[in-house]
Amino acid sequence: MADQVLTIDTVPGYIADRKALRDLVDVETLSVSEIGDGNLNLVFVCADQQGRRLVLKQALPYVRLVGPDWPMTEARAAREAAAMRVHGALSPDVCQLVDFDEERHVLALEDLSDHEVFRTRLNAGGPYEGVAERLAAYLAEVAFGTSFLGLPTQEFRRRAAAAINPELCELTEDLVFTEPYLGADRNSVRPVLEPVVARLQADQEWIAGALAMKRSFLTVQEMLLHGDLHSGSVFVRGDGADLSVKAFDPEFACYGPVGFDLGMMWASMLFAAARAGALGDLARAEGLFRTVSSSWAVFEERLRQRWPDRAAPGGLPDSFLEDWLPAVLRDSFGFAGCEAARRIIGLAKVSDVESLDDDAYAVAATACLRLSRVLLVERETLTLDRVVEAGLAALGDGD
Ligand code: SR1
Ligand code: MG
Repeated sequence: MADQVLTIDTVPGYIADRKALRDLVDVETLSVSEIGDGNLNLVFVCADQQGRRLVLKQALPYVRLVGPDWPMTEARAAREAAAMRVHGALSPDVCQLVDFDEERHVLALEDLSDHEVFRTRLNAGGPYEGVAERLAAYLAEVAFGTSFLGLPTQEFRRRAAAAINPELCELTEDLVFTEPYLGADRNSVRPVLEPVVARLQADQEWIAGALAMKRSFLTVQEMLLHGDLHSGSVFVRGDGADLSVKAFDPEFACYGPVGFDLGMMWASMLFAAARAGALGDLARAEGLFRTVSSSWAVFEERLRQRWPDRAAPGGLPDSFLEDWLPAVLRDSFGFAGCEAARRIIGLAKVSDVESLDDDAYAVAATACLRLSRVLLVERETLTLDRVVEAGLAALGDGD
């Protein structure tokens, strides 16, 4: 299997041998760099002297973050390719798949080297306006187009069965829905946060909230999720009318509850808000907290627009939508609460908080955990305005 793993030296030969790729760049003048900084895969950027570029992503047979001691199926690459095709057909705000090599688990991706990772931009204090809203529109299109709302039911069930992704889902079940609440050796926080975590892990309401979301993730199969929609899975370029947003990296794709991706995405906005607040920019923090509300408005509006188009209208009155949307909102709060906690306590952290000095880390990480509790414990009655209020309060002193 080792000879299957690409290196910067073997990438040109790989491209030359691959019919779908060989005419896209000049392999004779190719320079290759490996830029993968995610937790799982290799990512190569290949550029020729004419300025043509190609991005290759290869799934390793193990979790890169930990190493070969933690094997992980490379079949995730096929699931990612399938999700990219489905999502890309439903929304322009998705990175396009150029080629997929099932044998070597390699995806060739649209060149987005004129974009930057959204998290990098957020951490630098850059513009965020419009990004969460565009992602919400993408999620609404996918929620409609991959669920029984937009598909005949036999087709819906076939797609849900084909999108099974048990190994990657287990990672989510362990890291997002179990370990931060019940404890695990691979959890860690800086010493200043230990009392806050100890208090939370003795809080049965918070734990029950998280386990209710775990149940939902394991048992509700409504739409084809991205599965890992954090700010590191989004490329952005420009802003205002020139804003380009591209979601990528859906290797955790599976059928799951509609609120999952929205909640994950909101948590990224909360991390960025917590960082801004901890660095003393409360106006930016408030603006970032408000994206939860503004992106929900876009999500809701887009679903309402799609509603009359549904392919199989039999038996679904408008009152269904009026009941279902608030239920999705409550779920999204709950999933955001899980993500807000696990990125602080669990194995997979976020640079928004981890790159801060100890004083700012204490403020930001504590705020994320306080918000996690609000989102999980109050999710049934929480309002969008209260998220902003609770976010700003979480950045203040005291409990
Ligand atoms: C060991 S993998 C840890 C995390 O990285 C991925 O991006 C997912 O978020 C996963 O939970
Ligand atoms: Mg990823």
